[in-house]
Parts: sequence; C-alpha cells; structure tokens
Amino acid sequence: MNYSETPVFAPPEDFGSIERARFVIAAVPVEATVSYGSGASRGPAAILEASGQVELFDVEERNEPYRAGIATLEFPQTFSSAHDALAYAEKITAAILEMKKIPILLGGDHSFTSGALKAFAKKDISFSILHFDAHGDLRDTFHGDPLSHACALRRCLEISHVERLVQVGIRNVSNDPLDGSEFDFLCNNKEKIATWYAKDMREWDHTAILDTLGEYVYITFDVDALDPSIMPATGTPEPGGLDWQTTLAILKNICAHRTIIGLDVVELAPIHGFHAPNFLVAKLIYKILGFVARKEQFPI
Ligand SMILES: [Mn+2]
Repeated sequence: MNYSETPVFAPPEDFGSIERARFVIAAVPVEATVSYGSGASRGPAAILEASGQVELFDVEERNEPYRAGIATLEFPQTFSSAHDALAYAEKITAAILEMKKIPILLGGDHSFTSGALKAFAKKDISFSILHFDAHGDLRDTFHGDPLSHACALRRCLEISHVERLVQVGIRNVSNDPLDGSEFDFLCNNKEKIATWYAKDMREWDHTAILDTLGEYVYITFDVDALDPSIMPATGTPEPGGLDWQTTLAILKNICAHRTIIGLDVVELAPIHGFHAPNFLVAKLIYKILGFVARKEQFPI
C-alpha cells in the first residue's frame, strides 16, 4: 500500500501522514455498469483536484477537520469490472481497518459498496447503513447483472452483520419482476429497511431518522441524492432531490449521536469545464469528516 504524494485536501504539516491520520482516503475508480450518463470513474481525480480549493478552517463549525489527520492512498487504475472493484474495495478497506483508521472511499459507481462492507463484517459488530440516494438500489439484478450499481444495496443487505438500512432522499424505485420487484422487496422488508422519500423532506423529523439507526453506522452517499440543480454531474440525475443545508443537518445530527465506522461517496461523473459539482463533493466529504472528528478515535 503506497501513500499519495498529492493527498486529498492537502493537509499542512504532518496532518496528511499515516501516523497522524484518523481517516484514510482510498479511491475506487470503477465504471462497470453505466445506466445512462458516463464518467463516474473520473470522480476520484475530480474530487482530489477540487479538494485543494476547500478552505481548511470550517467557519460554520469553528473547527479544522484536517487536524484529525487525513491520509490518502495512491489511486489505482480504473476498474472496468465490478467484480474487480468489489475485491479491491474489500482488500483496501480491510487494510485501513487493520491500521485502526476510518476508511473513506471515493467512487466510482455504486457497485463496490458491498465489497467494502465485507471487510467490516470480519469485525465482531453489527452495523447500520445510512444510504443517501435518489434510487433504492435494491434490484436483485439489472439487465441480468447482480453486481450492477442498481443492485448495490441489495447486495449489502446479504451481509449478515448489516442490521438496518436507512435510505434518505429516495425518489426512484422500480418494480419490474425481471429485476426482482424492487418495491415489493422494500415493502416486504420493513423491519430492516427504513426509507425516507425525498418528496416528504420538508416534513422530515431528523430525530426520527436518527432513531432508525443502530449505534454503528456506515455511510454510503450517492451524490444523486442531491437535487440536480446543485448536483448535475452524475449519471442518473433525478429531480426533486436534497438541498445542501438539509443534507448537512441530517449528517451532523447522526454523526453527533452515532459511531461512524466508514464512508463512501459515489457516482460523481465530472462535467468537463464545470467545477462546481466537484467542489461540492469535496466540501461535503470535508464537512462529514469534521462532524465525525468531534467524536472518539478509531471506533472499532
Ligand atoms: Mn443513485
């Protein structure tokens, strides 16, 4: 495992070193299953570039998240197979956990998340998944492919250590029997899955969202959860999505009251010459790291 010469957020002094780091960032630049627009494999490089522009002092929180330490692993070559990306995500996540650091994975399309979760499943804990997305991602197969990004969370639910799935921002769920009747599956698993539909977001009770999560939480954040007006750079944009402030308020509340064990941020498909969405994603990650950094050290 090699460390990057150009770390994400470029922390000053030795705050980007592995010794100081509480967080370790790894890229999983995979683009195996494009449904509509393409470019998700270029997400990590765009986040890295934009991260250099993120102000390291957070005036809203009056803190400097980089002081928790943020190291970055060298980015691998692009994966064109979901199978390879899953294997890499599992291996790299296990290695980061072995060092007693919190893994932060940059996608890439959503297909690799269950690989990362398999590494957590080797720990003796049960955990919840906090899933930001426009899409349910609970198809059993998509175009015959069980490793498609449209099936990402269905694969995650097959991992026995996953006790709850809490979905936020959902506004597109299929119910095609050929793909495993996604909506029926969701309805038939209500004891395990809580879905917060975007159409109701003005009425969401943030404490109620929190209460649907167990103590240990892995966050998987598909950027298409956000409204396309602020996040057009994604393969399958859906109108009616989350705004910036609501998103941060939910994340801040959950990070303050639960133990975050890992994070992935997926499906940024950069638009050439348009840097605002890339910057948004870099800043979103930095805000989350700041929320998590207020809590204890390596949690598991
Ligand atoms: Mn999505």
